[in-house]
Amino acid sequence: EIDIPEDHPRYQSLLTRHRIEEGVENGITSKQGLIAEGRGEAFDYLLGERTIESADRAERTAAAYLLRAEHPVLSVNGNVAALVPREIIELATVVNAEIEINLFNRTPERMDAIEAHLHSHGAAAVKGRTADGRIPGLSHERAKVDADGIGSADVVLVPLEDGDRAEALAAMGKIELVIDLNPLSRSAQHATVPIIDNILRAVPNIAAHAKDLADASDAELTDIIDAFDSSEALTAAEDAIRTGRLS
Ligand code: PTJ
Repeated sequence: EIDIPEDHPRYQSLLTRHRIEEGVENGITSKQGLIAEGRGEAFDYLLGERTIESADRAERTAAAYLLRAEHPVLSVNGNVAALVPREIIELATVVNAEIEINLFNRTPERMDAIEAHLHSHGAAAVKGRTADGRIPGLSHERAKVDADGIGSADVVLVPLEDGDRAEALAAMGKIELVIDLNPLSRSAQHATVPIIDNILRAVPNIAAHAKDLADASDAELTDIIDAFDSSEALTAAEDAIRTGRLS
C-alpha cells in the first residue's frame, strides 16, 4: 500500500502516479496510459496545477451541454477508470448520462477489468461490450462502439482521447467535450468544448456546475453554450502555459 504524507508539496501528483501504476498492475490502464500520464503531468505543472478561469467556463459549458443533451454518453478509458471511477459515476448520475468503456487499445481482458472496477465503485449499467457500432474512418478495433451508446449519442464526454478518434467522432457530428491538459493536442483542437484541465479536477467541477444548473431552463443553458468560444479557451490555456499568467 501507498504511504504519501498529505503535506508533501507534490501529494496530489504522487497520488495520481500511484493510481495509474496500480491501474497498470490491475490490468485497467495500458502501458501507453503511463506515458500519457507523464505528458499530462508536465502540462499540469506548467498550468500551476489549478483550474484556470477559462477551464472553469469550459466546465460550466460542458455541464450545460450534458444537461441539454438528449442522449449524453461519458466515455471511459484505462486512465479515466484508474483516476476518477467514483467521480465519473457521480457525474453520470447528476446529468443522467450513460457510461461507455471505449478503449484505444481494446482487449477483452481490459474491458473485463474496467467493467468490474466500475461496478465495484457503484456503477449500475456500463456500455461498451456489445460493440455493434463503428466510428467511420478508423481501423477495426479502434472503431468499435455500442450502436445504442456512443453510436447514437448526441453529446459525448471524451477525456484523454487519442487525436484520430476525437477527430473521427467530431466528423460524425457529435458534440464533443474533451478533457485534455494539452491545448495543442488534436483532440482539444477538434473539440466543441476543449477542457484544458486535469481530469481529477475537471470531472468533479463539471458535476458541481451541473448541480448548480439543475433547475436552469433550456434557454439559460443555451445562453451559456452560445457565450462559449472554443478558440478563446485554447488560446487562454496556451497563454497561461507560456507566460505563467493564470487566465
Ligand atoms: O485506455 P486506452 O487503451 O483507451 O488508452 C488511453 C490513452 C490515454 C493511452 C490513449 O487514449 C492515448 O494514447 O492518448 P494520448 O494520445 O496519449 O493522449 C492523452 C492526452 O491526455 C495527452 O494530451 C495528455 O496530455 C492528456 N492527459 C494525460 N493525463 C491527463 C491528461 N489530461 C487531463 N488530465 C490528466 N490527468
